[in-house]
Order: sequence, then structure tokens, then C-alpha cells
Amino acid sequence: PTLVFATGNANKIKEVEQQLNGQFELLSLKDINCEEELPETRPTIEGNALEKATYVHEHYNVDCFSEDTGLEVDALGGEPGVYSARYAGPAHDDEANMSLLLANLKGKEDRSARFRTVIALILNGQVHTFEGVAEGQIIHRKKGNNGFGYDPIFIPDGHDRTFAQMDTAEKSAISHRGQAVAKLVAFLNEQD
Ligand code: ITT
Ligand code: NA
Repeated sequence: PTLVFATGNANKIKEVEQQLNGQFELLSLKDINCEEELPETRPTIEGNALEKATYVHEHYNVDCFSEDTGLEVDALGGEPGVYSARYAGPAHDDEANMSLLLANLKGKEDRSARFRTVIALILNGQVHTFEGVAEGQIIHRKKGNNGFGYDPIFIPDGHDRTFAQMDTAEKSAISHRGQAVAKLVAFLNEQD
């Protein structure tokens, strides 16, 4: 099917397009003339993913999927979690978010964290969700220039480089988003 990827985040589109490698046609919000910001008011990652996809399905009547991602830091009781984008304020400033996270982790022994992605797909009016989780550690200073968001301060378990030190294919092979997209692809390939 042709699917609208309901996101305002160009980095997400880049990663997902590369992983799909032409298997499915994606349309952007611009392609359907959706200019407004999608509502994101729920207290959970899954809830926000569903809210974004449901909004686009209800207002534009298209098959679509959205995804919501959060970074859950154990020593901070799971924060920033669903608030990852606006952790340091409404500006969605990656640098400010990382600085605040490192400041809040100062002196904490436990640096364990995970990225969690939930994809919400609405296909033929039916909702399906797919989750991916990447466990890892928050390091003390930023490393690498690839990726986006909190990538420069996160080293996935079993690796010695941050997501920002990996190229897109390497990141997607192990990342939260990569796992969720792989489940989405498997599901779509089962449909006729
Ligand atoms: P949408 O339009 O899809 O909602 P968004 O950028 O607002 O795009 P989220 O609401 O999912 O995305 O916010 C996710 C936050 O987590 C945001 O601060 C991102 O920079 C960060 N983030 C998301 N995916 C990430 C990844 O793969 N690596 C590092 N940080 C990521
Ligand atoms: Na968002």
C-alpha cells in the first residue's frame, strides 16, 4: 500500500526511507497538504503515536502511520520519556535537551537508558502498533555528528560507539526505530 508517514521530523523520514529501500511508497504530510502540527497530548509514547496517526486518518482519510519515540533514563525514573522532545522547553532544542539530561545525571552511578519507539499504523481503518526498544548507556559527553536528537550521548549495549558515530544503516540495524520498522514491514508483507 501507499502510506503517509505522519511526522514533522525529517530525520525520521530519512531513516525510515533508507530502511524501506523502496519496498513501500511513502507520502509525506506535505504531499497531502497537511501543514498543521499534529496533536501530541497523551501521557504515553503509545498514546501519542496513536493520537498522531488517528488525527491524520480522521482528517485526511488516508492509510498512514506515525511513530513516537522517547528516551527512558533509569536514574531519572524513566524521564524524559514521553517528554523527550520538550525536555528543556517548548523549543525542541536537541542541544539544550542533551545538556539538561547530562546535568540531571551528574553524580549518578547508573547511566542505563533505553530508546523506545511505537509505530501506530492505520490501514483500512484498522489500528496496528509495533514497538522497538534499544537498551544502552548515557555517556558523559557528546560523541559523533550523525543521527539526531539524543544520539550523541547514547551507546547501545554491545557496542562502543554512540548512535551518532554510526551511519544510518548501522544505526537502523539495531535501533528502536529500526526494530519497529522491521515489524511494520513484516506485517505489511503478510497483507494481500
Ligand atoms: P513527530 O512529528 O514524528 O512527532 P518529533 O521530532 O516531535 O516528530 P517525537 O515527538 O517522537 O518526535 O520526539 C522524540 C524526541 O526524541 C525528540 O527530542 C527527538 O529528537 C528524540 N529522538 C527521536 N528519535 C531519536 C533517535 O533515533 N535518536 C535520538 N533521539 C531521538
Ligand atoms: Na512530536
